[in-house]
Amino acid sequence: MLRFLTAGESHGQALVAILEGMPAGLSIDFEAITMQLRRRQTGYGRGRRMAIESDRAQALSGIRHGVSTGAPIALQIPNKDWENWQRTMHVEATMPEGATGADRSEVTRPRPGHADLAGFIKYGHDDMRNILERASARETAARVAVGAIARQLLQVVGVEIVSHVTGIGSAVVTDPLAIGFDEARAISTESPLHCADTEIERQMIAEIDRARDAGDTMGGSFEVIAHAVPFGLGSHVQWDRKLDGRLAQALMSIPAIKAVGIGRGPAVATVPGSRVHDEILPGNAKAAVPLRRPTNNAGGLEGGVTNGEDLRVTGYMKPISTLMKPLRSVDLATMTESPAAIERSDVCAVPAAAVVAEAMVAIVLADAVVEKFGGDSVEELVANWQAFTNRTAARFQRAPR
Ligand code: EPS
Repeated sequence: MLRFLTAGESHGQALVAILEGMPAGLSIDFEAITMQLRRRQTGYGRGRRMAIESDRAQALSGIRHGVSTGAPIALQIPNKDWENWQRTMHVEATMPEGATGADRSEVTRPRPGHADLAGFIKYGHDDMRNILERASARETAARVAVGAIARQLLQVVGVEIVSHVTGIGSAVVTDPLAIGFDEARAISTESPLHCADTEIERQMIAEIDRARDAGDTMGGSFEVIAHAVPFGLGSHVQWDRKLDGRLAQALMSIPAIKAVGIGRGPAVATVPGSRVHDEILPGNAKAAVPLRRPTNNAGGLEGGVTNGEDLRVTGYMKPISTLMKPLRSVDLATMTESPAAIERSDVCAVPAAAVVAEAMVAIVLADAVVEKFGGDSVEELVANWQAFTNRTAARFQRAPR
């Protein structure tokens, strides 16, 4: 089993993650981790914090001479902004000598849509900073670092993961499934919103500009596409083994994600079965599975099991809950009506959420690969994967019954 935990506050010293269950013998590409972290920091609509940080993960354990040992991998991403927050966020009971940054007052005016109020009630804190620091999407940097390692395991079995932004506010790509894996992969890393359609991207930028000018925020949607996914990941036999459910949970856990769709997503509820289900036709006789599917409305999953098609998962993100023109709220210190608190924030972070979602999909798929093909070392895992592929191919090569 591949599993991970994170720790760290948005303006604390660092984010940390422990990734457990990575097989031994995986060569770790540290530059690739940095590259994924950089991608998460970009996108039109991000706030000033991203100009302060240049996220880098330091590995503390589980890797020796550049290769995983099978032991837990500990990662740390220092927060550069920490030097501006030491007086507010120090761990010690009393202010340490030489602490830097401002000593900010308590946060007592919950932002509608944020964890502030729920956390205040649940954990009994008077200062909602104790909630918002951990609820912050800054935590997703740690997930991206973990996901970057999961991707490297997936590359060993040929899987690649990309994403594209499919909507910001009312500017939406009408048929995201028409954007193939290659087209999504070809989107420039310099593109402002990582949308495959540059005309729609212009409309998306206008949506973000309008929101910013109005002191408002904007949500949207994105799709993650995993290509060359092995057949047979996940299982139909038990609710918590179905891969669609595991992916939905993983994406839904990203801050601000309110819905997840697989393949055609919610639209399958509006048309008859004949227009939803992907027909099965004879395919390339030389392929391990000599069948083809003319459509992929199922998004690569049937019965909670991967079916060899591209895996396609969409996340729907609500607008960020910190509004520069705040909504009405109540100051819980005085119980008087008062505008919600303002924290420095982003206007739109949908492209960043797409990068986080790629990481979460990578982690779920890497876990499913380890589960299906097993092995304590990458060598063992690859041998099992190849044996399964060969056995499957041999079954199709037999004379028809
Ligand atoms: C950040 C995500 C957002 C940013 C944060 C950095 O966090 P939140 O979910 O709390 O809005 O606002 O930046 C700041 C908190 C800041 O000081 O500007 C991230 O993804 O790194």
